[in-house]
Amino acid sequence: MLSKTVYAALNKHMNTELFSAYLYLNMSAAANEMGYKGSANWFNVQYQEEMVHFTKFYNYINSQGAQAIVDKMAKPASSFKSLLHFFEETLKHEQFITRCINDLTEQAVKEKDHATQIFLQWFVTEQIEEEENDREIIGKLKLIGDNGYGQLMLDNELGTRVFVPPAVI
Ligand code: OFO
Repeated sequence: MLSKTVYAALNKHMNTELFSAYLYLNMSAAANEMGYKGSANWFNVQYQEEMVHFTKFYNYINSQGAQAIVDKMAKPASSFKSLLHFFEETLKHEQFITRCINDLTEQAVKEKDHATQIFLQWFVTEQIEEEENDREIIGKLKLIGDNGYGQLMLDNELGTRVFVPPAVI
């Protein structure tokens, strides 16, 4: 059973995960339009991962006898200046998500909601990986600078990312 406050916080965050999916879908199309085909693939994989995150919240809320409700959302950004800009915005967004997950966990601890704490642990770990991946790409892009060949090589590398569907959501 979820308290009213934990339910509201989980449902709000479920919608934020959906926003993340929409943001990365926009980024994928924008990267494609700018000729960064590999990055377009990377953001498409990211979109699919966010849909998994969204579904995890959706299923968890419903499994607790509450009702997951999809809400209207803000319009995600759709225009980016450079590859570096794409990934700086991605890191900024993921740092925001990390703060949201931390706040949610604190709320669950405060209310002695152990089931929700356990559910959120997966996301606490996932956010470390999300931020680390973005920082690594930003580091490479800063080394590459304006070198077109370097950017092309990195874009090719980003094109190799593959979505691995989880066995259970
Ligand atoms: Fe769901 O981790 Fe990114 O946003």
